[in-house]
This record gives sequence, structure tokens and C-alpha cells, in this order.
Amino acid sequence: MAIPMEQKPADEKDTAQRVDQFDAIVIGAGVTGLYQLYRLREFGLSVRVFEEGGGVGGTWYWNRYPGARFDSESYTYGYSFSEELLQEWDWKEYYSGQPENERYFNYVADKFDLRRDIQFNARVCSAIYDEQENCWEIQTEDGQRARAQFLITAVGLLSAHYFPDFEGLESFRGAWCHTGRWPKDGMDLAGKRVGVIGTGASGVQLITEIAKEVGHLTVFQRTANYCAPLRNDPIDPETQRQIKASYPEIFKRCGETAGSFVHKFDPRSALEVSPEERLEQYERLWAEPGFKKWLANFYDIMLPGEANEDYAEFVRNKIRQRVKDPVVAEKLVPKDHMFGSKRIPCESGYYEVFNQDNVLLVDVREAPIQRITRKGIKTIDAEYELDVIIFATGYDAVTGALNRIDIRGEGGQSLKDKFANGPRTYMGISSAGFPNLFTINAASVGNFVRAAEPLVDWVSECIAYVRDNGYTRISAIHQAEEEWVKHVNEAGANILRTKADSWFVGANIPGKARALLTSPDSAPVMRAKRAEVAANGYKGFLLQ
Ligand code: N01
Repeated sequence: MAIPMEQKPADEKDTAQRVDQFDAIVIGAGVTGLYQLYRLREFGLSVRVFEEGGGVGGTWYWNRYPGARFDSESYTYGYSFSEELLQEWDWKEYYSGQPENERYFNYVADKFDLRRDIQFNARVCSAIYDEQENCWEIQTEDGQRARAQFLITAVGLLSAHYFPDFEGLESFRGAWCHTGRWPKDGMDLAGKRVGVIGTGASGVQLITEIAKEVGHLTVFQRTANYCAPLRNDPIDPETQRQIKASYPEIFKRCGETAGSFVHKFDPRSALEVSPEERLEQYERLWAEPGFKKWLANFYDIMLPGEANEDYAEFVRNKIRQRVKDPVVAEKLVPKDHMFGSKRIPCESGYYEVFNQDNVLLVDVREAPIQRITRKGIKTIDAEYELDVIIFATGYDAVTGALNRIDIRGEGGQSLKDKFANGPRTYMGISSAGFPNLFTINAASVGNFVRAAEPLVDWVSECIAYVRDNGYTRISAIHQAEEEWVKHVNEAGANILRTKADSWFVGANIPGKARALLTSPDSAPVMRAKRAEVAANGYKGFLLQ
């Protein structure tokens, strides 16, 4: 039984020696960690969440950059576990922005009194499995220790922010930051000469927003993306009422789709209809908001092949139509990867930014960045003087956040070493030799909360099963893990996500082994697989 923190001596001098005990430790108070805390508490476990940030919300706590917002429909993103919460919370926009999203997670934390079990500003730097005691001991950067039977890493898919290894950053006399660590007090950009490196989903949102206020903007682009109009709008009261009345149907629909989004593919092939009908559908959906343009389109535009290329060309022409200078337009048109093989950024005026006189696009594939200088950024053919540099350079996805913690399982084996050639897990959740560790950040992808909620439910029920049946530990069996890794590699080879050099396969991080970092299966298939494992007494796991 866990000893509540309140019963522990509070003496400061004791901090280094004191080891608080819980049934479960959750690392991260983001979207997944909050719900994990709520669920485990429901099962009667004592839980402590350690969170590096000063508040809840994870992604929506750290990503305060101007323009940060959902591109999933807001009303599909919120938690579904509480009808009261669903009815109380008004999403004000179809694609809600960061301030509102952060407010939402704070509202949830307050409503369910979650804060009392969360320790903020506590970065976990190690997690060591004690085989004798059968428990995990974590240590925070400031030396605090805590133990628990179960450890859950809710550390996020995209939380380990990545800075390219450019020389000279320390010599830069201006200000700089990463989109994923945007200061709470903001950055002073008005009238300044600002350089942005990176044109992924973060860069695209940021560039569009800051182009309204900066003095001059230089965008350093390595790969052009297929960006599609978001078409955000406020939600009017009548629609709000309808949304609230139809949550069960909305969530049911999300539950039926591959990525847990509300959009369903057209079951027809783009190639089986006439060119006129195909174009009519492309145009009709292009005029619609969000991901509908591809997730409600002909199913095969999201598969490698002819239909995908046909749609890619449609999108390329949309880009060409919006950029006045044909030379700049061609630089913004992606030609080196398939539509959807990298995450498609949604935008609200991105391409028009490049029609502004005070905006310059620099192709750093043509002229790579050499170094950061005192004055700005130097490529192989020019130096760009800047007051501010913004790194929109992405994340060391999935394994990055795990690797920043020294996680050691049976025999002192390091998870980082084990994952050196890509994640080695069973269903993303568990890794052989690391009993009672649930790596839920490595198992959830798609419309995030929709995918994370059932996963957290599964983990919580698994933990309850272990305890209720008199076991003390559960760990993946080597063979089950081998088969899962083989499945990820084999099935992954056929999907769009592995076809480009992106975070999906770790190709954005120099030296990182190329491997699909998430499951190749659709969300319904993943849920069915997990349910089958549970129904068969946790098949593929060793229970002791
Ligand atoms: O990161 P990215 P992100 N020199 O890796 C460039 C989610 N998200 O933060 O493409 C020059 O996509 C890099 O170039 P290249 C979403 O899942 C969601 O934008 O590798 N450039 C690329 O342009 C998304 O996929 C929302 O050639 C360098 C950029 O930096 C994920 O987060 C909003 C470089 C990084 O793009 C990550 O998006 C934002 C170098 N050395 C993010 N190194 C929503 O709307 C990297 N780059 C919900």
C-alpha cells in the first residue's frame, strides 16, 4: 500500500534521503498524463505525476508560439470520459488556438482536482527498476526520489525539441528560441528582422502569424511542404448546441476511422471516376475546412501510387496559384516527396506571406546553412542579418523523450540502448525486460485524445488486472516483442508515412536509426489487437 506524501517528514534536509512511495508514477501532465492520473485514481491507486513544465497541458503548455492551434476539429479533440465536462466546455473555434487549449487542460485539472497529485517543475532524469523490491525508482533533476510499482511514461510523442547542430549559436547577439519552448512572456518580434528555420506544421503556423508584425522575415526552407487551407471559424451558438447534443455520434464516428478523426474516406478510387468528377470532388473538398480534403477524399490518395500523385499535382497547382512570383512559387512547391508522406500542415494564409515585400524565402537545400554568426545566419552563399532566430526545427519524436530519461530495467539494461535501432516494444506499450513500465507515449498517434483515451483505459485495466489477480509484475515476452517489431517493419514498409524523410521514421534527426516510430495499424485495428490481448489473459505478456 502506498504511503501518502503528507505522512512523510517535510524536513528540507531529508529531501535527498527521502523516497516517496506510490502505487504508480506517471511522467508528464500533458494530454495523456492527466487522463492517466484520473483513471488510476478511479481504480484506487495512489499516483504521483512528475511534470517538467510549470503547468498542465504538455504540447499545449510548451507550444505558445504565435499561430499554434489544433488542426483536428476542437470538438473531436476534447476528453470524452465525462459527460459533464463535455456539456460544460464551449469550444469557441472549430480549430482552437493554444491559449484556449491550455485553458481547457487547466479547467480539466481543476474540475477533477488533479493538481494535488502533480508535481510541477520536476524533470525526471532517471528511472531504475529495482528487481528485489519489484518497483521503479525515479529521480528528478533536483535530486528528489520516488518509488512505485508501476511507471507510465506519458512524455509525449513530440516533446523532445530538436536544435540542429549549427556552430556559432552562442555568438549570436540577438534573441533566439524554439517553437516548442516558446517563452511564457512571448518574444518581442514587432518591427524586428526575424529568421525562421523550418517549414513543418509549426513553422507554417508561426510564419503566417508573425509575418503580420515583424519588420522583415527570412524563411529558411529545406523541404517544401504540401500545406492546405485550414479555414477556421468561430463556432456559433446553434452549432455549439448541436455539437453538445451529438457527442456520442461524433466520438463513435471518430472511433471508426483509421486516424481517429471525424472524416471518413470515400470508398471509391480516384481512378475509377472520370477526370471531371475527380476534379469536382477535389475542388469541393478543398473548399472545406481541416483534414477533410484528404481524409474524406478518394481512399487511394492516401496510398502510395497514381491517385496520390494525381492529388499531389492538384495541390501543387493550388500553391502556384497563390504565390505571385513564379520563381518563389516553384520553391514552395514540393516535388521530392509524396503527398501525405510527411505530415500535411494546415495553414491560414501561409502562401500569401511570400507575396509580402518584407519576406524572403531562402532555399537551404540549394544553399545550406553553414553556421550562426554574431549577426545572423550564414549559408554557403550569403549572410542574413537578423535580430531574432526562431527554430521551428521539430522534435526527436517518440524515443527522444524516453532517451532523455536514463531508464534501466532488469539487469541494469538501458532502454536507450535497447531502442538504438528503433523502438523494440510489444504494441508500443511494453518492452521485454522492463516490467511494469508502460511507454504510452510510444503507442498513440492520430487525432491525439481520441487515440490516447482508449490506450490509457487499456493500461489502467491492465494494471488493475495485475493487482486484482495477485500478480506483482507484468512484462512483454521477447517473442511477442520480436513479432511486433517484425510486423511494424513489414506493414510499415507499405504505408505513406515511411516514404519520406520525416519524424515519422526518425529521419529528421542526424544519426537516428530509420524505423517507423508508431504503429502501422489503423486505430480500430490497434484497439482490437489490444482488446484481444486483454481478453486472452494478456497474451504476449509474462505475469508473475
Ligand atoms: O517539425 P517538423 P514541426 N536545416 O519536423 C526543418 C505536430 N504539430 O515542429 O523537412 C534546415 O515537421 C525541417 O526540414 P526538412 C505535427 O504532427 C502539429 O513543424 O527535414 N532545416 C522542417 O522543415 C508535426 O508533424 C500542429 O527538410 C531544418 C522543420 O525544420 C509535428 O508536430 C502544429 C533542419 C521541422 O519540421 C512536428 O512539426 C505543429 C536543418 N538542419 C506541429 N533541421 C498542429 O496543427 C530541421 N529542419 C496540431
